[in-house]
Amino acid sequence: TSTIPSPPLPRTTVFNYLFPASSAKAATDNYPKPNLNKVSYIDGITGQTLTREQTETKAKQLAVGLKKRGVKTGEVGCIFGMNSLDWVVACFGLQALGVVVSPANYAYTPSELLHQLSDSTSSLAFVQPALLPVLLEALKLDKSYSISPERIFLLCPKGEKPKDLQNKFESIEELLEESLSKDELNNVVQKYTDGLEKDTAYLCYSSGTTGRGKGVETSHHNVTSQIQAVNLVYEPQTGDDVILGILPFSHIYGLTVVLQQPLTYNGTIVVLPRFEEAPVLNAIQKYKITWALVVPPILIALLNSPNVKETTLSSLRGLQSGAAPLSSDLIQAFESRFPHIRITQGYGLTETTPVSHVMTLEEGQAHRGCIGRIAPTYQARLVDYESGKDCEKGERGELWLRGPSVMKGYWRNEEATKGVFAPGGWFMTGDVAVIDDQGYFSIVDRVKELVKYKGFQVPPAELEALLLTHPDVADVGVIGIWSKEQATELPRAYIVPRGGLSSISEKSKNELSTKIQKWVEGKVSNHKRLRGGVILIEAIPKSPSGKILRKDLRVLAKKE
Ligand code: AYL
Repeated sequence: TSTIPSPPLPRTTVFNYLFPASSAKAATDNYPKPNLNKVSYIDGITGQTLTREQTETKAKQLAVGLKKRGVKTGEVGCIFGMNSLDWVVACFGLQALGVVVSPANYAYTPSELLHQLSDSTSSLAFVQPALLPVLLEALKLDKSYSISPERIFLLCPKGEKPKDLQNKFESIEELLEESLSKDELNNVVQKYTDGLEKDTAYLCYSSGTTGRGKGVETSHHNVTSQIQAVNLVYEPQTGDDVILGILPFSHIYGLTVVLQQPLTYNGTIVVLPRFEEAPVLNAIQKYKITWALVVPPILIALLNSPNVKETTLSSLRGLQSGAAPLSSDLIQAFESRFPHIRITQGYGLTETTPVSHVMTLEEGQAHRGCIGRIAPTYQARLVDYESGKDCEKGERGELWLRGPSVMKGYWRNEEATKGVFAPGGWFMTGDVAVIDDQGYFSIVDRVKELVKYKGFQVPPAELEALLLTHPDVADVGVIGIWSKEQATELPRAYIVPRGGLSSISEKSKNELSTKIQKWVEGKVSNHKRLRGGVILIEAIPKSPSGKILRKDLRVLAKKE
């Protein structure tokens, strides 16, 4: 159990927590009074801003506009686009009305998007104009599921609607009802009633320990408890901090920690669509960004870039890395090149909303490579994977977590939910960890299928199912291989060619590998490409029950 006592946990919705009615007191003691005039969001490219008050007002205006178009509390709305101020308004507008937010990765292909749209039962969507073709293509793929054009809204100002779409789709700006009184705006907000905090706020998609992406049912209470808890440990917590908003808002890390949490300490978030060196470096200098939430490959990019001088990052005081392993070597290299910047690490999962382990900048110095200690409100166990017994000190075990920020379950998927919860309500993470004498955890292995490319999930089962449809593939197993240079895993497929390995010459083997690698590129989103290569083998190692023995594949990979 965390050594830090649990903070007060509010019973309210995320919207009412982040935007407490001006007449109401701030939600809790450890929540500074909201500063309505503070700029909360800056578009890092155009320089446009939203104050806290403007964000709240626009969200309510949007909620009224949605309501007028027949959208009701309890429906599910998808947001499909790169980070932008419109994304922010769409997210809070949906939440104000009590619509469940299901954010989709902007890199999705049509079939990947369709899976999330139809599985989540999304009945409306906000989409970045450039991605509209992907959405429309997705809707063509399944006749039994659809969203009518009147419920597809473009994430752009009215004046920026592409000409050919002028009359076909409304922009988010057209939905904003601007001539309403304060009362009319306040009345649209879903009122808190007893127990509402247990309702689902988000459906982010995660493959969990096995299979394809599943909707993670994150409740309002999961989110508010997470923010309350992590605010006790996380830095920064001051209104002077300017945050780099580069991580995708469609991922729980971006959604909770980057988009929402800084509102509770009156921080400013510089919103950027994706990691591209020039705009990121420009934004850091122009807006004097003090704090960045990153994934390890961003550290590598900053460290290796010839365009990053010591002075380029002079405003930055700290970096918090999470979502993927970060080695102490990399931390050390970064901190010796940029001695004024401190790095700390956090750990978590979509299923735990997300951060269950975290540390301060000072602790980060003394415990490089660790993921930190248990965050307030969470409880953890390390359990021997085979015997199911609690581990002795120093032994490796599967990390199990419990607490008010652990998800309700997987959306409409009782079987998958049962598969990840042990008796007593313990969520089994599928990660293997050790704990040291002072309570610091390190992640040392993974017992679930998951591969992570630059912090993004790559579900092996999804790639395997796809590869089995290729005419030259008889059998397949996908694993991640570690790239030190890029500080990430790379997805790799081991493939048994149809007709057997011995029937193919060395030259044709290379050709076939390249052919399959290219074929996959055209069918999956960028982060799922087989960057770790395609290796042809004689047979996929399997257990007697037919399960792929990924451990054995990993041993094979180490030998190469
Ligand atoms: P999901 N070190 C090693 N592996 C990690 C770490 C870490 N610090 N953080 C997450 N993972 C892996 O749902 C681990 O395998 O992430 C875990 O089961 O996309 C999986 O990623 C979860 O994948 C933070 C820290 C946000 C983490 C996060 C959220 C990650 C959500 C902020 O400070």
